Amino acid sequence: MITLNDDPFADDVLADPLPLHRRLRDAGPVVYLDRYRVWASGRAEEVAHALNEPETFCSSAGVGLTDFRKETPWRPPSLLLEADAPEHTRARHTVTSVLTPKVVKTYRDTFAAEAEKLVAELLARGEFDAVPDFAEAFPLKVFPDAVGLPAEGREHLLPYGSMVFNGFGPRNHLFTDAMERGARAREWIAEHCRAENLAPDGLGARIHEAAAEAGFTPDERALLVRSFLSAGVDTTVHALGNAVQCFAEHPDQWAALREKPERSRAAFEEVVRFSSPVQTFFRTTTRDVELGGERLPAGEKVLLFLAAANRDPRRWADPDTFDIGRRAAGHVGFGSGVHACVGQMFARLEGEVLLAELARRVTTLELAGPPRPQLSNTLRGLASLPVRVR
Ligand code: OVP
Repeated sequence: MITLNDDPFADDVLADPLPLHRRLRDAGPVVYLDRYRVWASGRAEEVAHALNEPETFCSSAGVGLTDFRKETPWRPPSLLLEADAPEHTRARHTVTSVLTPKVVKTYRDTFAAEAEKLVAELLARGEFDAVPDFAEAFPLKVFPDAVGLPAEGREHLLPYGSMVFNGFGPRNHLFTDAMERGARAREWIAEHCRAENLAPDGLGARIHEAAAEAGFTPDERALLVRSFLSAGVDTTVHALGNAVQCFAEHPDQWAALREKPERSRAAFEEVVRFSSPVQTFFRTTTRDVELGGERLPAGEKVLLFLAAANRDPRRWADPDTFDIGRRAAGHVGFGSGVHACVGQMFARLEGEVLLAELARRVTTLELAGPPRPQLSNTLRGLASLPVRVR
């Protein structure tokens, strides 16, 4: 058994995770992280294997460091993310019955119109911070509109997301700071998961209808909506911010996208591979099991480095090259298997539409200052990204 003493949740590692990812992959298919007493893998094969065997690598003990069977989680578990079959299957079917390709498609024109408006505004300004002004602005408009949230109170969405994603980590300063700052967001979120506070024509209302039909109680229906508000904003915000960083730092790829804006969906996919917003998730073993040649006992946490798997040279040619022409499909940035991101078609639509609009309107995209990372126990992204566009 290979043991590493690294702290994947330390500030310096979160600010620049690639060196740890390489060490993890090179140390072996599966290693033991002493500090947290968990197993870990950064290899594409083992990460995909664990994700695709949910009976053995389960989610109902939580997908963060906290083991729900030993400790009380900070909020009631998600019926989707933190559940196993058969309960998970039922919840998942209810959500997929709402998020059909046909429904997702109905948002394309609205998203495109918002993208046009936002890009025109930013072009007129010339210089701006691509995190608040672009990466946060777009999802914070189109996603709550789609769900059916009122205009007021949307400022609670990011602090809530910060609680959720820092809450998957250890009780370090990121965890405790996020919980403190998000205290008020929690109440607002709980209120706005309820049917009476959601627009009748939005996705939230449709979830309530579908879930009622499937026999979920009103509280359970609200929990399903909570998954949208937990997972639907920060993730896309980080993806869009990382996208701008990728293109600002790789002008040849920006030129390639400008030449073919219709490649924006493939480009977004490469961003999610190269700079995965969700870096890690845990699973918990339900039995003694072999993974990557190691015997893992039952009841152990396994930290899966999705982002490291997405740059595993055993799986990808030139993994550290950002190349929008590559076939990035098959990355695990959206997970894999029964728990794979249920909103991925929504995320892709946001990315595709906004990047295409940017590529059609902007010739020069360059850094106007140093990017500053936003530290999170789970997400990779930026707090600030000063850019100049022409
Ligand atoms: C990335 C995710 C993330 C955070 C929360 C939830 C799901 C949820 O279901 O609450 S998937």
